[in-house]
Amino acid sequence: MKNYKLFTVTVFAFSLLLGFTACKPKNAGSAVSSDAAGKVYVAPGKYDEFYNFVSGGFSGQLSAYGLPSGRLLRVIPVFSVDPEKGWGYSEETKPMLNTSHGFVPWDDLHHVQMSKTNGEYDGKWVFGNANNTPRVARIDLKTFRTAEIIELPNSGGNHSSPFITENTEYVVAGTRFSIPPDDKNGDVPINTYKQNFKGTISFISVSKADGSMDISFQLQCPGVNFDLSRAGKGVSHGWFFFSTYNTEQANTLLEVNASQKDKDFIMAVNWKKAEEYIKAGKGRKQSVRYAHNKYSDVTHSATSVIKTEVTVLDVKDFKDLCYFFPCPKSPHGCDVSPTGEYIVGSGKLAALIPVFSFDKLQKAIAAKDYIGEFDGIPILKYESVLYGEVKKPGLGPLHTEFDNKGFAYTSMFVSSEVVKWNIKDLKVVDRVPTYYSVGHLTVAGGDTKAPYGKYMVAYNKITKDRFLPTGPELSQSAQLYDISGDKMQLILDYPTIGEPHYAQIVPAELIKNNSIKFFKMEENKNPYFSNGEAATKVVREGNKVHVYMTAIRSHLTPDNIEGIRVGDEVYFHVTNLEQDWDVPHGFAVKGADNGELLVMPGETQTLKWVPNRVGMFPMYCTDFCSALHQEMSGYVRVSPAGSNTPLLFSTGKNYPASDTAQKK
Ligand code: RUQ
Ligand code: CUA
Repeated sequence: MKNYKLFTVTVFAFSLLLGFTACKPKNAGSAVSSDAAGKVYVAPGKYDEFYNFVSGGFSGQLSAYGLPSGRLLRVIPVFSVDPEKGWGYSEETKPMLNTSHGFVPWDDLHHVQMSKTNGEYDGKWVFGNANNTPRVARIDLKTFRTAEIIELPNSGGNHSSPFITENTEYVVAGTRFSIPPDDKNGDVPINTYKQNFKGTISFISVSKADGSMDISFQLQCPGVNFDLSRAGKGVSHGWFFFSTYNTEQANTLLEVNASQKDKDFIMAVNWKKAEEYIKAGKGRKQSVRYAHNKYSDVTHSATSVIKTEVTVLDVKDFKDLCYFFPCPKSPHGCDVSPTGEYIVGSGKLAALIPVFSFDKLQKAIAAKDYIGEFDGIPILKYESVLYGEVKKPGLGPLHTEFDNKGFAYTSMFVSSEVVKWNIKDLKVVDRVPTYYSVGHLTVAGGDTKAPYGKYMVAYNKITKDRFLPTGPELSQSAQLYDISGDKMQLILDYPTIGEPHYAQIVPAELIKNNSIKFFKMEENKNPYFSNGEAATKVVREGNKVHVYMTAIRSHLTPDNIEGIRVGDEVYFHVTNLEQDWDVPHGFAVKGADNGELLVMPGETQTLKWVPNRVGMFPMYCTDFCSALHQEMSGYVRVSPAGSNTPLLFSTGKNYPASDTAQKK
């Protein structure tokens, strides 16, 4: 009882600190540098210097902005349906959202990471995590579309993800919630956490050629919460570092019960060793169920396969695979410096920032400098691994990124600021307010071996008075800082889609010339492709009706369809016959309990429609494609179930009355 009181007091104190963020910093209005407008101005017709890929949080989407202008370029649907693009509504895209739980049309996307070659961005793919129903997605930057989604077995909440090794050998994904493994009985009392719950880290391999993902192996780890992670690079290539919390192994009221220990752990994983064990056949095959979904730009459709096996290494059986080292107070961010030598742990309830040394970590491991074990994993001595501590950085450190001049930038949630410090002497050199309560931050190239520096963006949790009010919920917000000088300078506020978490700032040069402008008609292998208007047709198979339709400026073929009956399942397979950049056509039909289609040039997409009443149903192109876009329309006649209205279809001609009448 006594202890409980103490913790209540502690939590109360932190609540006060959190409450503090509601106060308006003194210089909220005047902090913008006077030449800010010039620094973010990108003249009409000019391109931005960087792409900024921003996670959309609980929108489940990813968005692409231009920097320094902050202009929104595109919202990319990933784990959530998006009627604007037909994503999750067309028959071709639905399998992308399939999971072992069935169709899951939403998730919570927290982190985005660009593929890397030699520790630097290569502009090919970005990866994103689903935090609720555990999945990892790969977005292809030739199309700015989600190309692949893989579900993760043995996981509950994929937060510590997707973090990438320096040559994109692996994307890793650590479970936030430990749970009983999928092949064990999960129907156990929740308070058996300590006995029955395990943490899992998935190593997803990525094919160099086309980016295809596969779960290479999983590590079964002690039951704790895995929060964030970074791959080692340079000197620490071959290692991974994961922040953990709830090493108390609590299963209720975590805000109190998982904040008891003065220090939780960072887990260092020697993944090269894990690879060796897997190669030597030391892994255990475990039966599981997970979906693996892929989108093809040739068939213009997705496939979803349920897989049934993973290979698992139980880390406590291998003495040289994993090591814990203590990190103060529920670490959140776990970030690695450009050289790979320094690992920065951000204890979100800590008043300092510990910086660990990879070199000292290796020496401590060699010397077996252990202070004990946690669930069979050795715990190294804090002082033996510590390089030093950044003193009085501010309150509530969350995430750290790096520039090209030897400085680190840490976001401070509670004191609403970004703090710049020197990686070598750990001295704070500058601090700048954010409005308000910054979560993640990102520096251009800030997680690579060779950061670009120049810009830093803070992604804030609270907006308060920054934008015009929009009802109970205010706009989500990002703030752009010029970090090219000694002092950080706020130069722009811009709103974002969903709640922004992690983001990447990538030179436009790496991406902009790789865009696919249209899909070649002659390569279209969709089974319902219409190769020209002459190939269009309407085919009835029982109560299923397939409409092979084409769209070209400015008509649909066919645009008059008769002989559909109530209760039919009608599939409109629309091929866009254009062969030019940026000429999509859309498709919608009255009463469809579905989104629209948005069909790119050379592509085929399918809308399913089940008419439930007799009548006349207009259909039309939804994307303004020419001066005669409003003319791009047609009619579907729906007759009663069981009627014998002849199946007719046409464009630009009328059948004689005798043809269209119902036969008696
Ligand atoms: S988290 S605000 Cu979901 Cu990346 Cu740190
Ligand atoms: Cu096609 Cu509007």
